[in-house]
Amino acid sequence: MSYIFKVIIVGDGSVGKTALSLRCTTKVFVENYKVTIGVDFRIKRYTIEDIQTRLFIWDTGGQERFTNIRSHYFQGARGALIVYDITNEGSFKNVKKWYQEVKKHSAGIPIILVGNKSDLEEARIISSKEGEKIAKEIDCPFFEASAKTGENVEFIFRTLNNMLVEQAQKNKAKIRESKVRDSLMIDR
Ligand code: G3D
Ligand code: MG
Repeated sequence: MSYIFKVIIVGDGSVGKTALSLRCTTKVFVENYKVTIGVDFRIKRYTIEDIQTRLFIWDTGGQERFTNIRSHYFQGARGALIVYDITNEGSFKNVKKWYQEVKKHSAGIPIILVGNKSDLEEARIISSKEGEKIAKEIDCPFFEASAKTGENVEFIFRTLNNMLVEQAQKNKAKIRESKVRDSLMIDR
């Protein structure tokens, strides 16, 4: 069994989205992609028992700094990280805006909230408690991380991968159920 999941990383400019995706992956894929459609993605592979997954982790190419991210960035996304910077209050205040944006385009997908730059403890403005509180409000797991030291990065992507596999398995079971139901209706 193998899956490909499109994953998006959203949040204000400079919170460390590109740094997180680079930290988690080894391969840079299709270099000129950015030039043509304004995004770029990297691939991360996981194997859990007999299930192989590839996360296509899309980068925004910096569009969020200038304007809204174009909707094709969100299209077909199966999972999302919403990232803020623990030393930047504005980026934290925008978490809900990013959440709404993800929900608008891809309702119901697994999301993890990430407070990045945990290595900058002396410059911290947003406490872990505040992060936990907003995560509760938007009903998703929350972790602090550092793309710089690598703290929690692998764990976060692995957790998202597990959530995606679980969701896909559930959807498959639903499809199977409805097929059985359909065949019973036809038989009748
Ligand atoms: P973005 O893709 O969200 O816009 P980037 O953000 O990944 O480009 O990162 C923006 C800046 O923050 C970069 O610094 C990057 O090195 C830094 N950064 C990203 N993650 C971390 C982190 O975990 N800790 C620290 N200390 N810095 C981080 P520059 O100076 O290149 O702009
Ligand atoms: Mg970037």
